[in-house]
Amino acid sequence: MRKLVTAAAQMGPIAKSETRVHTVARLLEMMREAKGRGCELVVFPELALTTFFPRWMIEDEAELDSYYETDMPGPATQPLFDAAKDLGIGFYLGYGELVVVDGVKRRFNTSILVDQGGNIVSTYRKVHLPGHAEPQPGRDFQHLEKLYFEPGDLGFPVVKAFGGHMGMAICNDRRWPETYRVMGLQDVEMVMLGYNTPFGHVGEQAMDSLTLFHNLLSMQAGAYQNATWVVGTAKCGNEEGSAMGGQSVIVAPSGEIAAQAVTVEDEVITAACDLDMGKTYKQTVFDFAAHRRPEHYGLIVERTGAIPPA
Ligand code: CDV
Repeated sequence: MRKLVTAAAQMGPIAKSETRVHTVARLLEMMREAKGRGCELVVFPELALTTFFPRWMIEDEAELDSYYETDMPGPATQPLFDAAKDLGIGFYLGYGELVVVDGVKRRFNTSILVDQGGNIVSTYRKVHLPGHAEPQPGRDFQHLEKLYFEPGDLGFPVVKAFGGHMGMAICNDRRWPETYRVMGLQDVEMVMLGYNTPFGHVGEQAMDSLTLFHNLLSMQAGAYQNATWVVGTAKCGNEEGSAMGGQSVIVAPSGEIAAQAVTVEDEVITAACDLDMGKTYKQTVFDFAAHRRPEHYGLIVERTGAIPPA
């Protein structure tokens, strides 16, 4: 048994006016709570340092820039790294990343994994960006991730850390089987992901009522089919008038839910995750080496959109 006591630190809304210092104080409080409950790792949400700004069309570049981090750690986030070291607890953190390459600004929706010594051991940039690159008429809230971020350019890295094989994803990535399978093929044992899932993003009321069902369905399927733990952490509640789903979960490699949040506020949930638990599946029904048939999977990498048969 390789036990990794893990927390998902769900966040309630972050107001537009909330300062980074205040938000980081909320994260620190949950990090201390997780440590008090025996955790070695805490998973924070996507874009955990600011309000979910892609809901607005922001034309002023300085205002837009204010939602991104240019340094990690920076002055406001250094306390998280210090606390990780002092307490001996690692963390996953999602944030907007702004880098300048050859004089050009590049923006990513990013997550990092920080170990118990306060060192960044892995960086991931969101691959599956949802929404639009231009404002859509008639919507109460936009979803402009395709305008404000480039697709990630780092693939889906899996690293050795916390005594296991650790991978990361961000929000919409959790709906795509490719996300988990690319990490499954690196023998991932825990996938950490944060999310901001506004109700109403599909625009169809019937589908909207299934938002929370699809949240669990995606993560439970990804966990089971790849025999991995999945830790999914929401930022949720009513944020600037936009209601977002909570339901943060820790899913076992069996696909069963080991812990689930019951509020749409700051809430820490924990589970003692045995990183060996996926082995039974990986040696039987999901023994990839024995059962996969990649010679029949070519379309998955050759084709993007579906083309009906002639
Ligand atoms: N932040 C996200 O990626 N949100 C998407 C919504 C827009 C579909 C999600 O998958 O939850």
